[in-house]
Amino acid sequence: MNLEQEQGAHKPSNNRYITTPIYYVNAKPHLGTLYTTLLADVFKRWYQIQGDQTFLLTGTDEHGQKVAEAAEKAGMSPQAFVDQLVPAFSSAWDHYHIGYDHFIRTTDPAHMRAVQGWLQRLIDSGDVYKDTYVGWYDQSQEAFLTEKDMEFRSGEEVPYSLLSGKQAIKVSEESYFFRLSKYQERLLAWYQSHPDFVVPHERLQEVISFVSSGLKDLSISRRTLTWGVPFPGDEHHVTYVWADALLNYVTGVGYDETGCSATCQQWWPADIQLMAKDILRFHAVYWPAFLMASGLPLPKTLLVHGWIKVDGQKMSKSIGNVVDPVQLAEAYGVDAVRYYLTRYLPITQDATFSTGDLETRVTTDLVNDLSNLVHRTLVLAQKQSLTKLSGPYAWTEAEQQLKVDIQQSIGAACKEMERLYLHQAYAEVWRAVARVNSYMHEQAPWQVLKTDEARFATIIAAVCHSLALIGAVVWPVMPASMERLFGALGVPFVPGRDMRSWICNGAWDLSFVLTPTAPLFTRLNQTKEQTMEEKKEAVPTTADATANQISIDEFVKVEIHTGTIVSVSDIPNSEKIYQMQVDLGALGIRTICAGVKKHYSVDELTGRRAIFVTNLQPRKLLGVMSHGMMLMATDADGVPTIVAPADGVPNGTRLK
Ligand code: ME8
Repeated sequence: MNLEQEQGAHKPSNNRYITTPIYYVNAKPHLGTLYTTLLADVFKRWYQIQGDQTFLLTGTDEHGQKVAEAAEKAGMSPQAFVDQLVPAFSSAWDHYHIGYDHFIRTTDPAHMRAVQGWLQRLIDSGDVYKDTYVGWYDQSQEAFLTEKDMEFRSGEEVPYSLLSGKQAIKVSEESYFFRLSKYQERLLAWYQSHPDFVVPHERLQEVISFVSSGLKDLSISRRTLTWGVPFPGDEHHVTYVWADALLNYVTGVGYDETGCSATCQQWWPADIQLMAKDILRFHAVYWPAFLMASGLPLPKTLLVHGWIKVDGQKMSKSIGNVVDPVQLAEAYGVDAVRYYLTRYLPITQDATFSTGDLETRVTTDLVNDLSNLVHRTLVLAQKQSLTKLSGPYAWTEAEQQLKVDIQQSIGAACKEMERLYLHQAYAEVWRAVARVNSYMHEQAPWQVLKTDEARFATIIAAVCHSLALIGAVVWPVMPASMERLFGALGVPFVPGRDMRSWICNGAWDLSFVLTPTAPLFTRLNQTKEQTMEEKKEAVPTTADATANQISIDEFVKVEIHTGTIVSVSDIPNSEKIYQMQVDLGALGIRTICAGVKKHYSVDELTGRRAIFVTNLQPRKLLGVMSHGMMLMATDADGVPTIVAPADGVPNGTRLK
C-alpha cells in the first residue's frame, strides 16, 4: 500500500472520522454501550473545538443468529423486532447529547446493496470462494472458533468457547470463505510498521500473537440462517454477520454497490474506531484484511477500552447485570454521568462501576471544585455590582504564574488527548481547576474588595479567563454545562470555530459580561459527618508484645505513596476535616480528607508534601468520599504534624 492510499488520497487532512461499534439489537443499550459511544462523542467534540471537520458514525447490527433468536423469543419477525428496539439506541444517544452524524442500520437497503456489491467484487477477484465449513461456532459472539478459542472440559464432548465461556455449537455446512490466510504476512507487516494501529499498544501484542500462530480462511456465509444480507448470486446463503457489520464503517459514509464514492473518500480511512477488547480480533484482523482485499486504506487507530464490570463480571445484556443509561442520567444528570465515565474509567483497563463512586466524584470534582468556584466568583462579582470586565488588565506576577500553570495543565491534557488517553487528559484539566481554586484562596478577593476595587476586578477577571479556557476544554465532556458557563461569563462560544490557538496559547484578553446563574452542579446528598475518631481502629491493649506484630506479607498489602497537596477546601459544617486534592504522580490527583483543620490553615497545607496510604477502602466523610489517608506523627505536645518525604523523591513514589 503506498502512502497516498494509506492516508486516503482524497481525504482532507482536517477531516476526522470516528466510529463506534454497531450494537446488536437483541436488547436495549446499557452503560457499556453508552461508554463507547460517549467516548466517541468526546473525541468528536475535541476535534471540533480545534476547527476540524468531523463525522461520527454509530448504529445497530441487526442481522445474525443472535438477533433472530431474540426475535423468535419475543414472538416477532426479526424486522419488526429490530424496528421496535432501534429507537431505544438513538434516543439514549440523543438523551446524552451524542452528536452522531449518521445512525446506520445494517437492514438499511443501501447498506445491504453495498455489502452485496463488495462481496461480488471479492468473488470476482478470487478472494472469496465456496467450500464446506466443519467446526465450532460461538453463537453469543457470532464467531467461528479456532482451536485456540475453545477448551474441551473433561467428560464433555462439546467444547466451551474461550471468547464467551459458553458452550459452542457444531456447524457443518457449505460456506463461502474469505482468503484470510493470504493476508497473514501483510497484516503482520502492517502491525510492525504501525505501532499506533491499536491503542493501548499492549493490546496489539495479543493480535500479533494470534495472527503469527497462523490464519485460516474465514467462513463468511451461513446456509442455515435466513436473517441476513442475501449472498450475491446464491440464494441459499446469507452473509456472515461480522462481514456484513464491519462494512458499515464504509457504507455509513457513502461506500455504495460500486465502491468508495466521492463522499466515502472524504472520510475514509477512519481516524479512530472505538470498541472494547471483546471485539478487537474482528477489527484488528478480519477488518484490515477485508480492506486490503478491497484496495481500501486501513483505519489510523483502533481505540480499545476495557470492560465496565459489576461485581467482577462484565456488564452485559446476556448476564443481565446492566445499568440503564437513561435512568442513570435521570438520577444524576447527563453531564455528571458523561464526566464520570470519561474521567474515572481508565481506557486502559477494566473498571468497576458504582453509583457510590459516581456520587463522590460528582460532589468533589463537579460540585466542590468547579461549580463552587464558578458560583463564588459570580456571587462575589455581583455583590460588588461588577458585571463587565474588559482589558487591558493589570496582571501581576500572581496572574502570570496562574496563566503559566493553567497552560501547562492544558498543554499536558492536549498531549494526553493526542495519544487518546482521555481519562488522563481530564485529570490534567482538573489540575488546572485545582490551581484556580488555590489562586482564589491565595488572592482572597473577598478581602481585597473592601480596600482595592481595581485589584478585586483583576482577580475576578483572572478567574474568569481561567474558567473560559477550562470551559473550552471541558466542553467535549460536558457540553450543556459548559455552554451554561459561557452564558454566565458572557463569552460567545462557537464550538466549530478554530480554538486551537486559544487552547494552546491561552486567551488572556477576553471581555466578559457576567450574569449570575444557578450553580452548574449541586450536591447530590449529604451524609452525617463521621468523625475520624469514630473510624479509628481500636488499639490492642494486650501486654503481649507480639500481639501487634504483622508478617511482611501483611505489610506489603498496605500501599503508601508520596504526594503533594495541591489544594485544600473546607467541608461545610465540619470543624475538623478538610478535603484536599493530592497529586499522587502516576496515581493521579485524588480527593483525600484529613482531620487537621484545628492544627493547619488552608495556606499551611497547600503545596505541602506528605505521605499517603493509597489503598484504603474509600470512605465518606460529610458527603465527601476520601480516597486515602495522610500519615501524621503527633509531636510532644500532642499536635499532629505532617511527615514529608525527602526532596527529590517524586510524587507517586511507593514507600517500601
Ligand atoms: O459486538 N463495558 O455488538 P455488542 C464496556 N455487533 N463496553 C461495553 C460493555 C461493557 N461491559 N458491553 C458492551 C457487537 N460494550 C457487534 C459489533 S461492529 C462492526 C459489530 C460496548 O452489542 C463495547 O464497545 O455486543 C463492545 O465492544 C461493544 O459494546 C459490543 O457491542
